[in-house]
Amino acid sequence: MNNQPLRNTTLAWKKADTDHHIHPFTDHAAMANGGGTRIITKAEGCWLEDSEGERMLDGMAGLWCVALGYSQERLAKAAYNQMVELPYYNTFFQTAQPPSIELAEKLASITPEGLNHVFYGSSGSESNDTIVRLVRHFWQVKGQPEKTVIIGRELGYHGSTLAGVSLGGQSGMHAQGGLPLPDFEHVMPPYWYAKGGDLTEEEFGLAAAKAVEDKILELGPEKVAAFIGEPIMGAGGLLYPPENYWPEINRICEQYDILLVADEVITGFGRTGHWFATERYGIRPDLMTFAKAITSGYIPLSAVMVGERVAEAINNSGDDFNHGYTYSGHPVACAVALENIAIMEELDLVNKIKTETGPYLHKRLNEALGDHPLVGEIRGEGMLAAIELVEDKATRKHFADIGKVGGICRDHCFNSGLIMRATRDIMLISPPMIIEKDEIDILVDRAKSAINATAKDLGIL
Ligand code: PXG
Repeated sequence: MNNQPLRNTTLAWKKADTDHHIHPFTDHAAMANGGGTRIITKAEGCWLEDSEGERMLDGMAGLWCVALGYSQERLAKAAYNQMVELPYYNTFFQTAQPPSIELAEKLASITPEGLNHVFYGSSGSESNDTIVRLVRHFWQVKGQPEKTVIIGRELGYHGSTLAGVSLGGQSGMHAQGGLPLPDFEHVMPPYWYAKGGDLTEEEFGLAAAKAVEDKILELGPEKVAAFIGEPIMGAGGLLYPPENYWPEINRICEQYDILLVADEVITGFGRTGHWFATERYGIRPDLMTFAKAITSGYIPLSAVMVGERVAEAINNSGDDFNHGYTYSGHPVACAVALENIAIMEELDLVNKIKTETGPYLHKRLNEALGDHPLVGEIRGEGMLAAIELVEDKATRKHFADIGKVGGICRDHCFNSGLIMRATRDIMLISPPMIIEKDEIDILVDRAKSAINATAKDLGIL
């Protein structure tokens, strides 16, 4: 007997999936009526294969995570070797194992200066829960326990746990289950394209930063513990801040003594053509979260990088920090992360994205779609791109039935063998970071035909 599942047919899997499996962020009735799940069975490089043998180019790297693509045997071997050597031991109660220690040292060396301490988790959501616990504990240790409020942004995404949803500004998530929790506040995002009105990007950058300052003053700086933001807002639609936004946020957080948290779960580990987007924007965070590409998604791992000020207070508080997960610093996940980073360094991948494949992706997208009547804006850098579909290019007017056109376009992509994700009417591109130019050509060609087909459906072309 081989160890294949017994009922390995598409129909049987679909039925079992419909009968037993609750999926994240899925309308199950719509899925069942639409023929059920698409079942991915194999993958290689940047390509996925489904249970019917259809191949698709993965323009989203899974969920923004499969940085090195799907066929890195070295990651599998690193996991295997560690499982044989020491499959599990924890990092509680004065113990550790070599992979968690070596990875901590490595992360301290590649993250921006001043972030030299690591607290591990297994997902971005978990690490953002850790952020909330750490930030509040820090202010207690400092003798200011009333500093509890954390300010995030509308459209921000920081995960799906109670704390993650509360930190984030996704109204659809807030609406289910009475969230956010108390002491989480949200301000407008630096999304010039939709919210900038007649302001220049620069004027709007200052206005969006001022919204943070105004909120701090409204609440009282003595109540505000931290501000959290994704350097570039990912799941909210790849929203790029004007260049003057983050420098202003640095100033504001320093002026009012508020911790600055950068959530690099999507942007970390080279996706922007920089190891971390905080470097790109000159952000000076006290804390940084990452996950996803740290292991190329092969195994769950996340981390919070902790700056000196916070680490010193926590480590010298005279008490335990009463927080941790069974799998904090899991040796197998840490071994995979070490190998993942080693491969990135050997390939000089971050630099390649910055100087070669990133510029090529954006040049090709702009050539193919820059003048398209449905395309309001193409934005991005490195291995991240967004195509904003609009009703009127000149006035930046969105479609009234928000999300419908994005959904149509996503389905055309799917049918033409390209995975692109739609947030509202924004098409998102975040392919495996190892993608080569010939595959970028295929990606752009397929994106263009899907957008053309969408325009035809709307009677525009
Ligand atoms: N922070 C950010 C910035 C994220 O993008 C999380 C935290 C939470 O990570 P975990 O590992 O708990 O999922 C994320 C996750 C999408 C999509 O469709 C985005 C995420 C997750 C799932 C789907 O854009 N981001």
